[in-house]
Amino acid sequence: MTGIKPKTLADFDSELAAEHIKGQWLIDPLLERLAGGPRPAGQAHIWRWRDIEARLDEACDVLAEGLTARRSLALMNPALPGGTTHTLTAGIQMLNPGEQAWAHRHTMSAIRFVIRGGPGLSTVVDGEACQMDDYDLVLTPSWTWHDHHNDTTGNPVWLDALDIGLIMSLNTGFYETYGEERQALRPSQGEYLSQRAGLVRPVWEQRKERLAPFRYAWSDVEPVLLSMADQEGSPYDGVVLEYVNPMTGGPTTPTLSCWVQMLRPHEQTQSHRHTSSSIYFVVRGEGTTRVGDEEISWGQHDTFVVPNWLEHSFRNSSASSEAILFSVNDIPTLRALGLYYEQPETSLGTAPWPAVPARPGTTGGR
Ligand code: 1HN
Repeated sequence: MTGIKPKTLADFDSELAAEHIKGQWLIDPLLERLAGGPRPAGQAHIWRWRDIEARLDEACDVLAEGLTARRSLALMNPALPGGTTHTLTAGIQMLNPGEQAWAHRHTMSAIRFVIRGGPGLSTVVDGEACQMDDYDLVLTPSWTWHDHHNDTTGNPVWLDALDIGLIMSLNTGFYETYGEERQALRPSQGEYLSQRAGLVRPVWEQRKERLAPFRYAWSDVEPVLLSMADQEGSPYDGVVLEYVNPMTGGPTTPTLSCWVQMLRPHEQTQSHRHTSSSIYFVVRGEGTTRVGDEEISWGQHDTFVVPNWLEHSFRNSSASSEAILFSVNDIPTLRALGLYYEQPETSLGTAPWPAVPARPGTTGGR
């Protein structure tokens, strides 16, 4: 054979490329990159309450009623093209006196954590009116109709968090407007989901596992949290509770988990990292969170973000008061896919149940 050059690998690669095919050997740099583990998406950042509140007041002046669906200021991670984390977007929303945010629905699941509410502030979710008192949690799960109503003379405000990055990366976004400002209400409280997701349920009805109740009142949650002040808690998060779906005992929604955590006076947690990302809102107290090489100092009503796979730990700076943080994370999504990992150890759901007290006169226990 003279004159005919044997085909080189480079020739072969370009022929394949012309047919929209790529040899795995060319994808190798990807695997090298993965060998170091996930890269944190975005960076740690804090949005201070006094700055946000001032901007919300301005937004109420410059953005007239009816101009937009929602007066929500989204918190953009400085190191991401969009979103607060790669999966989650938080915002702070305010309504003017008498204003409503008209009814719509989307495949993003959203949670609302009330910062300043009270009687007269409500979100209607699939026909169910949910009052929004201070620090209540209201869910608007995927594809539920929701509209917000401010029948007060003040400017209520709450934290929104949605799984926007997740839904967009899966290309599963749908959106629809209701066509009226206010959706129709269920004819009686006897039809409310909240009546079916508690201690009792109607025996004659199908059981719907996917849906959770839409409102978790702070007046129900806070006493449980405070009652656990003497418990060991998690070495990484202190006394931390998940808002559960009482129909399944599982996470808050299929994609989002909401947590509330108490750091006791001067409590310092151990450092760890995990594949989930979280957005924190300070209910009360003061402290610091170390994230990677940064230290974030937080106070009441600040919002901060801890990206995926960055080492972090918490400290309550007060010697006398507890600090309480609300947070939302994407753990259910990762767990459903078998992709939730922690370092240095798995800490979720590992401690034993509290033991039954020993019978008097015995050493107890089995
Ligand atoms: C949304 O529907 C709300 O319903 C708030 O209050 C913030 C941010 C992005 C996309 C949809 C709401 C939102 C949002």
